[in-house]
Amino acid sequence: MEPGAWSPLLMPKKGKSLERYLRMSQMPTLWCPGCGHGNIARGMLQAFDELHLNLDQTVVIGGIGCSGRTPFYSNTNAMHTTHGRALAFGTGIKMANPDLTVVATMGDGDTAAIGGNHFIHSCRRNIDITAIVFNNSIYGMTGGQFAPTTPQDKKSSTTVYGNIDEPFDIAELAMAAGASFVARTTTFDFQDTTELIKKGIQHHGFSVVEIITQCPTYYGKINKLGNAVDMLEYEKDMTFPEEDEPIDWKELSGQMPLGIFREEQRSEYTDRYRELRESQKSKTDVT
Ligand SMILES: Cc1ncc(C[n+]2csc(CCOP(=O)(O)OP(=O)(O)O)c2C)c(N)n1
Ligand code: SF4
Repeated sequence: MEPGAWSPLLMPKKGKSLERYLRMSQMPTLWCPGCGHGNIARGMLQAFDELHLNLDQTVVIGGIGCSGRTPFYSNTNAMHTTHGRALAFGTGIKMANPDLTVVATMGDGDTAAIGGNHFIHSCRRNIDITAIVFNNSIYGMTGGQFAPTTPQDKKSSTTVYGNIDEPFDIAELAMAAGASFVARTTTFDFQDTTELIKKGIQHHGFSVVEIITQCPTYYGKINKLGNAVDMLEYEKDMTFPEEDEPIDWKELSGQMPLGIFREEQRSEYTDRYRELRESQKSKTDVT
């Protein structure tokens, strides 16, 4: 099969085509058959549709990595930036025009390795950007090296005997750094991707939507997790759905909880900046 010939992006859901949201000149995608990034992109575009976003007022920004290709396929304003820098570019765009809806599509390596500083400081500032973290536990584009999210003992092309590092939990990291909206789901729980991305976009502040996804080409193959469908089952087994009871993070034994972990209203960065500017302007106005 041609790369990307199978693409969930092009599959109509409940009879509705999302072609209007796709940059058709870039089809088919370069993603491998069965790659979960297509599922996430589909969920994101579905969210744009359900929110009736004005595509001229929407910006999708990616870093470098397979996940970073998402802006290529989105029929919005789009930007392909350097590895780990989607949030740095996003911050500039949002500061210049706070009326835009800014969505950053970032790999787990992109987010928590080279872009780690941009990530934590965006959380701290609470700038109104939605960061969608495509967490496939590995560096996909460059050949399956381990990432800061690779679980202990799992293999990658640079940890062939098993990873000895402690992995980051992206959602926990985001909460510790002060993000005001934090949620996690998986490509197995596909319907939730759209719902959480919608909530992230509607939230006025920095939103992190982490989505556990499958890289059958590297992570799945080297860890003998089977094909893309088997990997969806694996995602189901390694996570547990949102519960009514508050999560006791210390009691967890390997499984990752899913759901909305934080949704709080805090003052937003571009609002604070506008207020500061206006207060200073009124002081310097010559009457
Ligand atoms: C400054 C810089 N360092 C390293 C690279 C090489 N590089 C490109 S993509 C990538 C990792 C991609 O992994 P991830 O962010 O998890 O995204 P995925 O491909 O898995 O979606 C790396 C290390 C680069 N392009 N630029
Ligand atoms: S290498 Fe992995 S992450 Fe990249 S397109 Fe292929 S399956 Fe997806």
